Parts: sequence; C-alpha cells; structure tokens
Amino acid sequence: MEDLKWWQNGVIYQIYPRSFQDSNGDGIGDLPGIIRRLDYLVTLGIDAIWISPIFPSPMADFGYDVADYCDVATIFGNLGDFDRLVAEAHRRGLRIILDFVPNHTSNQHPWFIESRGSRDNPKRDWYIWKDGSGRGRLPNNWLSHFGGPAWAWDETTKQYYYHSFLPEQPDLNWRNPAVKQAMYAVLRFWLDRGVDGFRVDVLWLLIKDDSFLDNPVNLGYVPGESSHNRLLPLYTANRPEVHAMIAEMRSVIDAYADRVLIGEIYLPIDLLVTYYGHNLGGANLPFNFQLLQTAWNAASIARIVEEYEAALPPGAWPNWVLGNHDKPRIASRIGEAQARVAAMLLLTLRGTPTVYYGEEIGMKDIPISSEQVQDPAEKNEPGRGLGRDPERAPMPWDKSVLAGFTSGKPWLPLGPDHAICNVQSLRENPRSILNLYRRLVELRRHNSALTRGAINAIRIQGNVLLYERSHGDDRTVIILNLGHEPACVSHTPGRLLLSTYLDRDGNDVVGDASLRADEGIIVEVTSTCTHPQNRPWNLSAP
Ligand code: TEU
Ligand code: CA
Repeated sequence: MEDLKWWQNGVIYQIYPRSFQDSNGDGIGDLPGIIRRLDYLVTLGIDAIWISPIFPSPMADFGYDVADYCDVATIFGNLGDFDRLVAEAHRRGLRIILDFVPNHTSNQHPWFIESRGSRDNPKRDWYIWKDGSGRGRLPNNWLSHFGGPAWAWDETTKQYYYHSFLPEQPDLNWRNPAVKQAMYAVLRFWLDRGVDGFRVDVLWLLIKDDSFLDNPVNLGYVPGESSHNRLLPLYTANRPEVHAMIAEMRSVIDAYADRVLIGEIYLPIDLLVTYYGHNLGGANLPFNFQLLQTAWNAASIARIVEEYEAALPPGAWPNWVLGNHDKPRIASRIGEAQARVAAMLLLTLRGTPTVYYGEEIGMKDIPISSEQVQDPAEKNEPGRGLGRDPERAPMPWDKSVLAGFTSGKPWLPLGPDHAICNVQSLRENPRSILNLYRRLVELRRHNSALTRGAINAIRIQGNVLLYERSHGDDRTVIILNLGHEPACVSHTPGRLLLSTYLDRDGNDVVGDASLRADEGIIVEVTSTCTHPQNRPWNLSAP
C-alpha cells in the first residue's frame, strides 16, 4: 500500500462536533470530547476524521455561517484544544480534516459588517451586491437553498445582497482576487497548525454567473420538494470558472506535504467527475453522493457503480458515502438489516469510504417534534422532510440515561433506542453492526484487492449484486443480497471471509452460495495475502 496516499487507502469518519461527545456538561459536543473518544476511533480502525465546522459562528446554520475563519468557537473549546486534538490524533496515526466554508460567511463576519457599511468601502466588492430590477423588484429570480429569494435587502445602502442559503450567510464574491487571497490565507493558517486536509463546503456553488440572468424554470419540479428546485440552477451552480478557483485552492494545499482536498458537490456523475480537474489538479476527492439518493436495489446500485467507474478520468481516485449531516440516515432509509449490507458495500467498493458518525452502530434518524426543530431548513420550509435535525442526534456511548454523551441537557434529544443502540452494548455483542464495521475495516486494510484493487465483473442475479475486486494474485468476490428473501447465486468458489451475519467465516469454501435474506458475504477466491485472525474487540478500550 506504500504508494497510495493515506486518503486513498484509509477510511474517513465524519464527526458532527456538536453531537459527538460533550466534556463540560453544556449538552453540546466539543473538542475535548472528541479527544476523549480518539481511542474508540482507533479501535474502530478508521484513519482520518472530518470535523464539521468548529469556528466562531452565530450558529444560524449551526456553524456553516462562519464569523471568524481562524479561531475555534468557545462552545467547542479554543485553539489550544484544537492543537491538542491534532497532536493526540497524530500520535495515534489519525489525520484531521477540517470543514472549509468559503462560499459564504456569517452576516456577523467583520468583512460583511464592513461591506454593508457603505457602497464605497473597500470590502463592498467582497460580496455580491445588486440594485433591484425596478421598483421594489429583486435583481433576478435566483432562489435560496433554504426557501425564498436568494436576495436580501440592505436598508443602509439600499441594495440587495446575494445569499445561496440564509440571509445570515451572505455569499462571498469569488471573482474578487482579494477574497481568494484572504481565503487561501485561511487554508494556510490551519495547514500550519497541522491540519491534514479540508472538506470544502458547496464547492460547486462558488461562482455565480456575472450576467445575473434569471435561472430557467424546472419543468420537472415536484411539489413538496425544496422550493429551490423550482428553478434549474443554471447561473448559480457549476459555473465553468469555478475550476480555476479549485485549482488555485489545490495548489495552496499541495504546497504542504500529504494533504487532501475533498469537495462537497451535489451533481450528476458526468459533471461531478469534472471536479477532479484538468490534469487532476482539482479536488482529490469530489464527494460521490450517489448512494445517498439511489433506489436501494441491486440493479440501481450496479448501474451507479458502473456509470461512476466508467466516468472517472484516468488517475482519479473514487470515493463513496452512505450519509452525512444533511441527509436521512442510511439505517432509517433502508432498515437495520440492509444497513449491514450497505456497510459491506461501502467498505468493499473501490476507493475511499467515508463513514458518518453513528452509522457504525446502525443509528437511525430521531423523531423531532415541531417544538424541538432547530434546523433552519425545516423552520423555513416545514413539513417537507427537509429538516436535518433527525440525522444530527447525540452519539450514544453507553446504556446510561444520557448515553454517556453529556451530563447536561443534550442540545437535541437522544435517539429513543439509545438504551440498546449504543457503543457499549454493541461492543459487547460479537454480532453487532459495530463489530461488523470493525471487522470490515480491518479486512479491508489487510486485503490489497479491497484496498487498491480493480473492480470488475459487476453483475446482478435477481436482487443480488456481485462484483469482484482484484490486485495481483488477490481476487475477492463480494456478493450482496439487497432483498429480504433468501437467494441462491452462482459464483466462483472460494474461502468465505466474512458474512454480514458475523456467524460464518474462516474456512467455509462456498461455490453456488445460498444467501440468507439481507446477507452480504466476502469470498476470497485466490490470495497471497494473510488475514489476521480476527482479534476480539478490545473491550477494555475507553
Ligand atoms: O450543504 C449544501 C447543500 O447543498 C445540501 O446540504 C442541501 O442543499 C441542504 O442540506 C438543504 O437540503 C452544505 C452543508 O453540508 C450544509 O450543512 C449547510 O447548511 C450548507 O452547505 C450551507 O453551508
Ligand atoms: Ca460541551
């Protein structure tokens, strides 16, 4: 694996800091809490941690409205805590990836306060200001991702400013070189502190067309969807100029050894892969969200894998995710049994997997009453299922009444099932999904076909998905029953390495395999690699 980068052969784990571990009893997760749980992450076997924003913010969009890019919000700790987190993580061989939110600041950021101060101040052009298009009319028809127009009126200077998201999140003008230099300095600030990379928020939205033409109507709009989808974001997303910005960002990051640039990009596969950039000088990993939105059956997933693999430019490294802090949790989408199959899919497809905190314990979305809603996406467009609080519940660590997350009142309720769905209980159950994740991560690490091998022979038999991973003499077949009925499939015989049931592995030689309902298996066809005897879960780890 020596010639692969850490972000190629490793597993990334996303932490939503507010919900991971509270250390001071305010009911909000924080950096000292993450430090306390690093040994758990080592035992899980992951290699890098992506932390959602930890910067000073009014929290209108829970940290994605940054008021100071070069500090830590006091609710999460301070820069000293951050430096300690980096040191403790690096000491354990873990990398730290920060969320970078360059598209917009908070309206409380000093830059915006200055920009809105007067029409002729030096920072006016750091944001996107426009006159209305006639008496009381907005500059154009652009819409916010969080409902309503994307233009907010500023009474002081009698102009509108553009916001892709909340009015509290004014978009920066990335056509302004001063903005770019200021944001590249932010990257260097954190890189100098040892950060190993960035997940860049809404990378595909960075540039808006400077003709300010109306976006076209989306004739395929489905009532009940986000109102943002009423229009096609032709002039407000995926603009060609964005790739030059990304290449510049990448060159800033590449000036530091062994770093990574991950891009949040919600685009169809053929457009997504353009974000690897010219001569691969773009994002190292444009996040591949296809599994978040696909129908959950063998044919659909096979089609996605084939289309994605075929679209990747030479040298592009793939990646897969099952969830994040913005989308319903996989276990709620497809059920507990299939969540185990999804784990095996995520950790055996070619490329880098990202695990969203709680997926490893089969965590589900939590019910949120209207009084409990905190997410502006739900507050602005209630009742459409757009709220993201359900997937942001506190991590349940043990069987105690507050699940070991906090000694205070958690900022969101704990899941109703936390007495059984918690790390401690699942550690004690050798067949839990937590042990499945641990075993999959460990198997992946020691199997060169899974870590770096080609993927081929993607095929389906009924609702069973089969594919092969191969590297040198190592050939591994993955067989996933996406159905809730037993299935019999024919495939190349080999040694069964792992079943999602965790009740058979080791020396079974399986040929025409009869799969149980919701079962996935990994079969080693030929191998020169050695598989460690599965070490028992280190129950003494904190
Ligand atoms: O999300 C951008 C984004 O497009 C999706 O999150 C989606 O539009 C949104 O969730 C509404 O459905 C990123 C962050 O991941 C998200 O948490 C922030 O709210 C958003 O950008 C603004 O920074
Ligand atoms: Ca706290």
